[in-house]
Formats: sequence, structure tokens, C-alpha cells
Amino acid sequence: MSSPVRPPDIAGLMHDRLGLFIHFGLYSLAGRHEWVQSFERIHPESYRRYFDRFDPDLFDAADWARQCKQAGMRYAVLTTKHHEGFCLWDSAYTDYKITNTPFGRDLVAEFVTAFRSAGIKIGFYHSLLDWHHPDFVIDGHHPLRDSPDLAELNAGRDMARYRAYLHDQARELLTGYGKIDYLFYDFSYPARQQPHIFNNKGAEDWDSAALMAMTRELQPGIVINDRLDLPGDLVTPEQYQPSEPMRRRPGGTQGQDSSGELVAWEACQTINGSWGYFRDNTEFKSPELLVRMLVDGVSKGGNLLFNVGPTGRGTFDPTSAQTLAGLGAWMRLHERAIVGAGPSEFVAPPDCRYTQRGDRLYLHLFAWPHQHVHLPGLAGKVAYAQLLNDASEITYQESDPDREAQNTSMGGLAAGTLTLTLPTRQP
Ligand code: FHN
Repeated sequence: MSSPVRPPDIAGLMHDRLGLFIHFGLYSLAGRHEWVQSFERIHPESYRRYFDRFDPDLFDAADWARQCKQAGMRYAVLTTKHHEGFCLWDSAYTDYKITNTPFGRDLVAEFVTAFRSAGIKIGFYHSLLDWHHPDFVIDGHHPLRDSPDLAELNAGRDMARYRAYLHDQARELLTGYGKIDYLFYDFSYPARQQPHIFNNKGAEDWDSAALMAMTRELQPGIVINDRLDLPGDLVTPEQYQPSEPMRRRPGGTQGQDSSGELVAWEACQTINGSWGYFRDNTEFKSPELLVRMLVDGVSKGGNLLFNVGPTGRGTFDPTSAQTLAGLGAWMRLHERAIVGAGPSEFVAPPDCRYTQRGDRLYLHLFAWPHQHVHLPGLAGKVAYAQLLNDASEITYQESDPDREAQNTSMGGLAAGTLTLTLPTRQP
């Protein structure tokens, strides 16, 4: 009888609030999207040109970890294998792996060593799709989907053999690299979700129940996402910000309604519109926008996982590096309003968000200078107020209960985040 599996450490991951997503693979050499093989229907023999030239000679896991930590990020999620099927570790189950390229090293091992020694939690992204594997049944996403001999190609493919490969590789990753904190499997497209895609794939195709059980058994406490076509430990909205705290509807589906119980969620977001390195994409989100997305997310009980797609040389491009550095400059002064913080019971004023950690209520001003900010419901509850960035005191007035609704008013604000100490405890 195996020992009971330890529950996932969801609270620990949600405490961290901010993580780094890293999409790196052969597509990084194409420099125009991680789906380039599918979008351009590149035949595997032609796509081999990237494998033969894959040599990120400037890759330095310690430098990635340093930039991640300086950005205030507490966990990182690396693509061990994306849909292209190329493995960033020395897998025993395929030759389509990084150790057979000119680079020749196990990048996953170096990532784990460097990030763990930097005190950053380890997350693995692992693709359920595999456009390289000979048994993966060609579907509506596959690069060979328009082949004239599609039926003949699929006749020899065996998803049972593919499932064994999928589980064997997951086991390699879950047993060969020490403690893994988070597994981001990606992604399922059952007919009910993507009816327009032929040869859909869902929980049965992956044997998701067995994959989740194995994951939990091999990595006690690991957090698993919600893309195995089964309910996960957290919900992972992609490229959008939920407008309300997320809830799990009866029956396990997730969404934003008033019925289900609150559920942990993590929004994954690109910083320039592309997950993989995209040379010609200049549409970067500013550090200020990333801060607002982060504050907004935490105010609704969620995490933010911001993505970088390293170049084919193995570095973060200059704009991505600058963006992370700008986020880190804000986090250095405001971390306590984010890490370990969450939603408040109080309703924030317009153009503001509240995050709360214990007896500290953080008022984030998204528009200023505010000449006057009314804080409904806080009259008599604020013991002290200061700007978070420099700890300078903020004076405020309590309204007269006989003359108007109970209000605490802040005058002459000029900066982004205030710390309001709620009970009568002196700071
Ligand atoms: O198809 C992938 C995509 O390339 C990227 O990895 C994102 C990240 O969450 N997941 C899938 C799309 O939902």
C-alpha cells in the first residue's frame, strides 16, 4: 500500500505571486513564433535545419536565474519540450534531444541547478502534443495536417505507444532533477472545447488520470495545472486578466461566476505577444503595465507568470531584459504588497486596487495625482498611513459621521502605493 500522496503545496505557490515563464526550443532559431512549424507546415525533414544548428553558445543558466530573481520572481517554468517534440534534457527515449545537437549539454539540468541555488522554485512546462513523434496521431494542429496521404500516415500511428512515451518522459523529468514544485502540462483540445480541430485530444488520449497520479506520487506536494482535460490544482487563464476572483463551477469547470468556490489561479502572459523568441516583434508591454497586471491579479487572488523567449544564442533579448529589470525595480520597493499578499475585504476606490497582507492594507493608485481619495468603510480603521516606496507618512482625515458617510480621505497623493496600517497597532 503506497503512502498517502502529500497534497499539492498550492498555498506556497500562490504566496509567491510572480513567476517567470521561459519558452526555449528549436523555434527560437526560427525567431518568429513557437508554432512556426505548424503555422508554416514545415516538414520534419526541413525543420531539421534548426536541430543541426542548435547551439545557444551564450546560454548561462546562472544569468537567467539572476535576472529572474532581480525581477522579484519566486518561481520559474521552463519548457522541457514544446509541441515540436525537441527535448531540452538528455532523454533516454528519443534521439530528438539537446544532447545530440551542437550544444551537446542537458539544459534542463543546468536550469534546475542554477535556479534552485538562487532560491527560485522549479517549474517544468511539458507539452502533451508532439509533432515529431511517429505515433502521435496527426490532427488539426499538426504540421503534416494537409498531407495528401494523411490517412496513410495516420494508419501506422499508435496513440497507445505515444502515451507510453509521454508517461516515460514525464517520469524521467520527475525523477531525474530533484524536487519539482510545479508541472505545467500543455495542452488539451477535446471535441467539446475545439470541435473545429479533427482528431481532437483530451484526457483519454494522454491517460491524464494516470499521468496526474504518477506526477503526484513521484513529486509529493507538486502543483499541477489544469490543461490535462481534468481539473487541476489551479486555473491558468492565458493572455487575459480575470475581471473577478476565479471560482470553480460545480462539475469542475472553471470560470467567473458567483456560484462555485474560489479557486487558485495563475495568469500566464507574454511580454511581447509571443511565447517563443520573435525577432521582429517590437510590441513590448512596459514595466508599468506589467506592474498593473500584477497588482490587479493579486488584488483578485491570482499569480502572474510573465514569459521570456530567449534568442537562439541562449540570452534574453535586450528589451526583455530591460522589461524584467524595470519590473524588478518596482518589486524591490513594493514586494511586501505582492508576495504573501492577496485580496482585501474592502472595496477599492476607482482607479485603485487593494492588496492586503495581515494587518497591512496596500492602496495601489492606478491614476494620480489624486487630489483626494475616499476610502469607503475605512473610517476609524486606519491607524497609520505611509507611502510604501519611501515610508514617508501620509496625513489623512476621518469624516464626521454626522455629516457624511464614514470616509477616510487622503489628500495630495503623488505616488503609486500606500501602506495603510489597519488596527490600532503602531507600525
Ligand atoms: O500552444 C501553447 C503555446 O505555444 C504556449 O506554450 C502557451 C503558453 O501557455 N500554451 C499553449 C497555448 O495555450
